[in-house]
Amino acid sequence: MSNRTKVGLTSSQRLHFDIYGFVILRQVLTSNEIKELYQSLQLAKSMIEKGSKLPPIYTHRIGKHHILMGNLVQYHKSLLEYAVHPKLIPLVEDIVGGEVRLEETEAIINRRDPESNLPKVNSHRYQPIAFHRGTKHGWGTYIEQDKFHCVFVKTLAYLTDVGRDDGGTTLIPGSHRLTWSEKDVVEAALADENLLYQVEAKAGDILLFAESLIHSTTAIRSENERTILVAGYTPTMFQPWPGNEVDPEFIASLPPEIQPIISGSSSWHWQRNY
Ligand SMILES: O=C(O)CCC(=O)C(=O)O
Repeated sequence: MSNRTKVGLTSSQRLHFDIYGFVILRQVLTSNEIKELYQSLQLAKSMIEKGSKLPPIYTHRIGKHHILMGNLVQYHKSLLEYAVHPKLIPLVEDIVGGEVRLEETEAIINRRDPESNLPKVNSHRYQPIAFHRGTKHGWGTYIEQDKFHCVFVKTLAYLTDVGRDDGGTTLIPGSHRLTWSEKDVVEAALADENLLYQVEAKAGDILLFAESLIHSTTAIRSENERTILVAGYTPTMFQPWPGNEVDPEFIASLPPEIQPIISGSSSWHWQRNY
């Protein structure tokens, strides 16, 4: 068993995860952590908007209202600390079923799309922008000792409060264990909105989810801006998401106990929990 796996989810949280493919962990981050993460992401955004390049950070924009920034751990200490958070890594290891490595870090800062057709937006309770999943039940998941496991798990930190109109992540609960095609699941779920769940959260809450769960960013209807930070994890022999490779010299400068999480140095010597 990995020596980092000292704490796990409670049995109720684990049951929720196994049934629905996610669990919301309330008030995990302290107000200082939230402040530092929020400020560093806002700073990166404003520098990028003023024309700075902040390598190795990459960005994707949707109009002026949505920016995604990725590969963040080298940018600010708080972002690195989030990626190796001692309260979260053991929970992720519980779901992965062993030692993990960081696969990606991404942040999204978004607002209501000023071009959106409001009557159309308001005609549906849920407004998923693009449902997707990063792995699939059957090859990206397994059952061990009766518990569901997934080889790709994310922690998504809400750094601003998200109420019902503020774009909390939309999920299709239970889809983490479906071998249906993604398209069929999405069509069926959109035809009956009772099958969807949209997260409402306070800053500092964490959405822990399996990437086999179909999920989507949600259009914002309010005037509030949303800031989130995502870290993805896999077993140690997997690769980072393209663009999320971390500079070996930076890794060598880190405290020895966190280096393996960022580098995946255990590789095929993966320490399983079983
Ligand atoms: O923006 C969100 O709420 C969801 C982000 C997402 O889809 C992802 O990290 O894969």
